[in-house]
Amino acid sequence: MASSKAYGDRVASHSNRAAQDLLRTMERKQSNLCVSVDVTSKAAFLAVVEAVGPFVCLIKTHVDVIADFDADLVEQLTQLAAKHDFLIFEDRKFADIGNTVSLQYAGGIYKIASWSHITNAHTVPGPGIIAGLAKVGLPLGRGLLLLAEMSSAGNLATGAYSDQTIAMARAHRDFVVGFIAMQRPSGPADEDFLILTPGVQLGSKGDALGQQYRTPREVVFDSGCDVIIVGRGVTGSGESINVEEVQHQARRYRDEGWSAYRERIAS
Ligand code: 5IU
Repeated sequence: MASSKAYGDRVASHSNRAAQDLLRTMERKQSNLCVSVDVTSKAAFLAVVEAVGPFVCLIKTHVDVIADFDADLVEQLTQLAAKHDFLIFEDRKFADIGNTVSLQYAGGIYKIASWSHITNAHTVPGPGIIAGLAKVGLPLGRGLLLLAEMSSAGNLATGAYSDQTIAMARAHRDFVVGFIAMQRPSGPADEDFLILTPGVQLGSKGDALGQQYRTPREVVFDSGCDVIIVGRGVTGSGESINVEEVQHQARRYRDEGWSAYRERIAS
């Protein structure tokens, strides 16, 4: 069962390069923390990434919220990824037909496939969305996460929808490396999906717009998820970045996530 194995020992269960790189990075840095950098200026974005870089395995972006996004931001982000040894996950949540998502993934202003190791997609359109993204991403060694579940109250990604999403992933194991989900789905003992989980914060149960939070331990130990995705718990809300506080929180979530993982593989 994937949840009882060490991250480093799971590399061999994956053929996808992004999945292998992420697992190796987690083991090397002893971190299962992904920080979600949801700030709206390039300067604040790069300041947060520089501050949290040493503590994360993965940086999650929403590049379309950055008002002064430009090619140099991508250049600097890529340099920070090399300097601090993390991967990049653009949380794009593709949701159109295969042909359209292949254009959105490769091109436009953001050219996501050229710099983001991992991205994600809704399964509402059916398996054509996976084929469209794979056409662009696989030759570049990229990986895809499917949204099997969401953290927000009242979301529709439940029951048969989640089950069919998992079935779609099983049919595309070369490109689909895992899920955004709230728990590890049950499956054969030798099946290894990466489970990345948002909705994580210490000391808050949610926000005013439907977000629901659990602790790193609930996510990693109780629910068997692999990566905790933390946004405002680390960055705070708002644009003014207190670098020392951001670093303090990144270290705290990194430590909480890692000790929950150690407890899990020891049990
Ligand atoms: N995010 C969720 N829930 C989900 C999915 C994505 O919160 O189900 I899929 C994103 C939204 C935001 C980040 O970018 O993860 C969580 O940020 P906070 O930790 O600030 O709530």
